[in-house]
Amino acid sequence: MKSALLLVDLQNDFCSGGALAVQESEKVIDTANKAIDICLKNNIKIIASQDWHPATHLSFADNSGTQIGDIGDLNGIPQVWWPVHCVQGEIGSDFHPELNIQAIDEIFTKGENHQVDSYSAFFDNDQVTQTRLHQWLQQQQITHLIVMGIATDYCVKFTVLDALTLGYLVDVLTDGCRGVNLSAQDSQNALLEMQKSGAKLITLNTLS
Ligand code: VGL
Ligand code: ZN
Repeated sequence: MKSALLLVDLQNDFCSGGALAVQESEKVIDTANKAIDICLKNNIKIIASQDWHPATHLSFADNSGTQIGDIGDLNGIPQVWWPVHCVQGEIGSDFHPELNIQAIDEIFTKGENHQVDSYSAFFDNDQVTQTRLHQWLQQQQITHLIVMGIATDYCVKFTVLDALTLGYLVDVLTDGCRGVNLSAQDSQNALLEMQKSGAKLITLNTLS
């Protein structure tokens, strides 16, 4: 069985000092680098998703005349309104400087269509448009994913649920995940939902 380590959105805007920072992002980057080292030793490919929005993206509260953190509707799909984040070509969209970026074999951008948000690294939130990820994994004959990153309750969750739907075997590296937690339990609930849907929850010490 061929595996890949999928690093979800390890970008400046989701880390300390960024527009949409999660708690303990330093731990996430540290865990990512440790997981990368283990995967390099085991010949496991390392891939990353990158939230990559045009400045006009309608998930940004400023562009939709809404309040950050409120929930609304974007073209018929429930939408949390976000601060401006991960704008293409800006520092906020860069991978964290302490991440071992050199080790990344392939990057999959998402969220480029300003009309629809894209949490999953596979599909836009309308479940219509696909990124290159599924096709690339099929070409590589990779059937098992180790997933970690930010945010547990958005991009990690929807990436994992789509991966399971597409038939991948999925391990979630929980100590490499942190969430936004608009409500305090969101990340915990997201992990439980991933587990119920068939993901295995693992920690770094079991990865070797
Ligand atoms: C994300 C909110 C908006 C994420 C991306 O990476 O989880 N969350 N855009
Ligand atoms: Zn985004």
